[in-house]
Amino acid sequence: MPLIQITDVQVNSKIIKAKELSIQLPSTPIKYYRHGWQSWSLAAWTDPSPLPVQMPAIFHPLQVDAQHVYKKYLNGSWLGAVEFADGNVLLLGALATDTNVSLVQDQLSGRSEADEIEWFIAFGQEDDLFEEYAAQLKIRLAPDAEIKKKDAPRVWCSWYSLYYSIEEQSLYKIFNELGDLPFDVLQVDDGWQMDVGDWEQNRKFPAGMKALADKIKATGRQAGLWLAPLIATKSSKLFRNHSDWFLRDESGRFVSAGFNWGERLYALDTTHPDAAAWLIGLMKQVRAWGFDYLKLDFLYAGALKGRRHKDMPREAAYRECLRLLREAMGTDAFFLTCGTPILPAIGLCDAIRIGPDVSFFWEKYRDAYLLYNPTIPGTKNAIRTVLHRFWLKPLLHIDPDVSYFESKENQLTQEQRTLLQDLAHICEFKATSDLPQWLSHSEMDELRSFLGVKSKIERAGRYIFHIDDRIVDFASAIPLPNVPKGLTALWGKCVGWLGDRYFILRLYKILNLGKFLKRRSS
Ligand code: 9PG
Repeated sequence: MPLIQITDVQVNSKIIKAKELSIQLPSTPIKYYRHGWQSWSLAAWTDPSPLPVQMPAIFHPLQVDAQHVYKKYLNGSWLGAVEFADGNVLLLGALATDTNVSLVQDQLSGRSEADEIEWFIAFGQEDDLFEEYAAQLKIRLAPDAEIKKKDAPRVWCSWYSLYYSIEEQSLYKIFNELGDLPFDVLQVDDGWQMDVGDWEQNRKFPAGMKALADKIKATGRQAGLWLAPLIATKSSKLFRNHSDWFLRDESGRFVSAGFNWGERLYALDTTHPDAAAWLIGLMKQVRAWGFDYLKLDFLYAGALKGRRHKDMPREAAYRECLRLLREAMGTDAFFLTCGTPILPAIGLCDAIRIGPDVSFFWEKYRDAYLLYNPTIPGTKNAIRTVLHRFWLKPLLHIDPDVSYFESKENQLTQEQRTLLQDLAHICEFKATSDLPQWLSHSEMDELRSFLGVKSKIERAGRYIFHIDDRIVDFASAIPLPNVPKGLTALWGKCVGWLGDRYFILRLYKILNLGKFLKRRSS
């Protein structure tokens, strides 16, 4: 295995071919840059010591790379970096999928789960290194991508106000009430489908999906739709009729894709020719209904470890699947990937969600401190990870999730809401789920001008940006909670244990839904 001395890369960056390599660090770093696997996983500069394993473990398949979560040393997906006391940074980044970077004592090492690959190594000023890394990735993963020729569309999305309680008539009403607000896309999120796996309308959409798309298009906008095509629950017709299309492990057991909607999730083996044909048909169906903006979610399921029909590295298999999906939907559709492993998606979609979900609150004590989970929806978690993935911006549109303008149903302070809006400005990707009836006159004006302006953005520091003539400091969203100790740690373990029980999660969902419906009807 090549052992590289840092003096070899002092002046310039280098590209080295290897399956594994290590770089000997000249001194102990003060910070480590960890890059989480998929949209929702943590990306952050932290102290160079491991963080607690986030809980509950039942969520690992959908929140982290389950193959690496129990490693005792620092590691991240595809790239890693260290910062030294003098401010210089050393970056090691793979230029291919199926790779991992770790920091063990004084060596930064890269390892490919597949063949020999190209590694990018560079030392110097952080911004320059990440810029050059992105440029090298572009050459290899997105050489002729059409992306970014046009501005990202401005989106109204149903999720962060209505959650699952969408239905035909109330959506039609909202589409009308949005009036002449300058949205380009009205996107229907989770809640329209029969089951996770059965992508046909449920009883709440009696007129059907084509009628829904037509209704949106009649307002002069594009129709957007959310789907999670690579997962299914056991209750779905898809699973019941085609259990042979689902990914299994070496001992023949179905691979867990995590837990959501009060149910366990399973992953399609996208290399199975019949599953692939079904996916192609689904994309064509959705386009035929009239949806031109597709938010495909829970995509990590296509890259989980398992024994595939076609034996190939898991992320390479996922990338092939994205290629199929892209071809089937056509390049004229706008393709947003969500819950997606980051590197394999570059070049095959228009936009990528680069952080966890925002929420109407900043952070929750239980999630942040007891479960030590930086992936769970929350505005602080979202801002933190998005800023640490900002370097992806030259490669494709980066989606930081929605902003809020309404204060009626919202626990964020004015400063926190503004910070989130500023995040959208710097990402140049604007969306909201706010309901018109929740907005005061002045909030409506703020939303209108947010959608209307195109600001001049300049990065002035790791977390500081100039937005037109304002200086915006995102530092308040960056710190991770202190590592829990003593009784807090013990209590956290209990909460984590409870969170791993299906019946508790189910009960929690029912109770939460009750609370939520009360909130909506108020
Ligand atoms: C619909 C939502 C919205 C949202 C997506 C995704 O358990 N989790 O960690 C978890 C994270 C995000 C998530 C669901 C679960 O939300 O990001 O925009 O479309 O699905 O269900």
